[in-house]
Amino acid sequence: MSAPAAQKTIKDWQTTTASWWCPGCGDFGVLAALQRALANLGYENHEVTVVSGIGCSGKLSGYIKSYSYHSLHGRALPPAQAMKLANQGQKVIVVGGDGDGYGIGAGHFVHAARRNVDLTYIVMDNAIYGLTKGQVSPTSQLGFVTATTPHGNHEAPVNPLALFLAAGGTFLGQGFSGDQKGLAQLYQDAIEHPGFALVNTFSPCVTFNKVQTYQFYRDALVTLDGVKVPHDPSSKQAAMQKVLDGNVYNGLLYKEIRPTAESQMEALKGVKSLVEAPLTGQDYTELLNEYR
Ligand SMILES: Cc1ncc(C[n+]2csc(CCOP(=O)(O)OP(=O)(O)O)c2C)c(N)n1
Ligand code: SF4
Repeated sequence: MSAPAAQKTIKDWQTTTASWWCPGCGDFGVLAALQRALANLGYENHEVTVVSGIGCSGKLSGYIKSYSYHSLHGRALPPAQAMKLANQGQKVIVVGGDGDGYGIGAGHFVHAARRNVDLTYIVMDNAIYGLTKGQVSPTSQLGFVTATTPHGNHEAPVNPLALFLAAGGTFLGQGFSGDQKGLAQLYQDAIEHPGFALVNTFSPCVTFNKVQTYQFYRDALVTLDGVKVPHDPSSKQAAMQKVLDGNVYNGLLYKEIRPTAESQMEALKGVKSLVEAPLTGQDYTELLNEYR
């Protein structure tokens, strides 16, 4: 009988790469919670791929001991979906900022939600563009003064949670990088969910956002504890009401089991993954010659 596998720890997911983030950045907490979640779930490092967009948040893919792919600004979801379809044995986790996911990448976000490929999407929401030094973002509040809105933001912020539900997303959580225990649990649940899971994560930018600080979230967050704040996450209507009622919730808002995209694709029927599919023996020489 072989010895049981050793319990994984957060150290198994750490790298020696020096972090680029400002001291105190919320992204440190997101990274630690994700590492904790993966350790608790007991995955091997080679079973996980982290795909990121561009931004301070996007740097996370370089700080975790897994396969990683640092893509383009707003374009993390397309390659992540392709990776999952090609190799369903991988747990694919996508990370990025609010600008990345809800601004330039908003089209991909909506269609990935309705398509329901089995991915976990962690959006590190700091309501500002951090990497490019403090411009207004899609989740910036009305009146917020930034480098590009010196007289205050006059554009209504997007509500990514309502957008996700309306688009057909099947797992919706919201967490805070200052709540390590709650966040790691949410990430664990999202990673285990068979479908496209979003965890919108408040991750304060201590350098360019002096309004939505750690204290701001400690004061504002309403935790869905099931006791003082009851909620039925299996009801889409209840979830939609919650995300539109003006409160800032912490916890699981919605969960639904719906067939994933990959479970319905004809090309994937009978094979576990494209990478494991036998070559059909077809001769592509003629086709290839057209491009020579
Ligand atoms: C196509 C493209 N447009 C714009 C940029 C410049 N750019 C890089 S990161 C970024 C915004 C970063 O904000 P966010 O996505 O919220 O991430 P954060 O840095 O706050 O984590 C922008 C506009 C780019 N790299 N590529
Ligand atoms: S600029 Fe803001 S988001 Fe970027 S590393 Fe610094 S604190 Fe974090």
